[in-house]
Amino acid sequence: MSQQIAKTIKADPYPWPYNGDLRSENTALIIIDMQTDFCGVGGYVDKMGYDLSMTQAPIAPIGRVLSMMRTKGYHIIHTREGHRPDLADLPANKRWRSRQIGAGIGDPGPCGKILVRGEPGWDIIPELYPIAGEPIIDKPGKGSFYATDLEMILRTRGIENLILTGITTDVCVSTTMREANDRGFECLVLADCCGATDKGNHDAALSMVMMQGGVFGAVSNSDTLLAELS
Ligand code: C5J
Repeated sequence: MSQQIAKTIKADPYPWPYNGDLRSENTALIIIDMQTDFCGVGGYVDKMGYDLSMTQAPIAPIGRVLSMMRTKGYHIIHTREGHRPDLADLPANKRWRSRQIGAGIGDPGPCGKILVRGEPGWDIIPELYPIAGEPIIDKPGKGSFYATDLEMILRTRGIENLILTGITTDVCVSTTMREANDRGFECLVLADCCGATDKGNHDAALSMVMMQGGVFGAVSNSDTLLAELS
């Protein structure tokens, strides 16, 4: 008679997932917005004047996690933030606010039109580019569930556990985690596989996951995950 052995990852504030049911069939790695616009020279974040080293820091650890989870047969899902070329899905206030900081969404930049689908700056960086069979979720907003088919893909595949990585910790990763948590998905954020434009915000976003007994899930890191999956 086969017996299910509980498998968890060391995490804060509890070993994750809560029920010990960690399998490649029910667990997905979500890689959020690792696009040139968020971590490359000439992209949106660079145009806004932020230090790119903060959003580039997770590239190498995500690469290691991606490689291991691909090998072990876990689901891998990528997201990209961006708008239609005619900007029909770009709210006027989002465009206005981006122009206030000198990086108008939809305006021309060194990497093409900023955050516009099909432009060079909008695409995922080569180091982490999806391979055949890995869904890419194109989203117009910060959350990966809003105006996308992500939830349908997760439910259809029987995915219950989400390992969240990408940029930025306090915006698109955090929004996606909150949307996922409200839908009943069990979330783990890998701290070193995320980055923000502000270190204080990165730390605060992670701290908010862990409060109240893990109000949104749990936090771990790439070394711990790799050691426990290998
Ligand atoms: C932002 C994102 N920060 N991917 N997008 O506008 O976090």
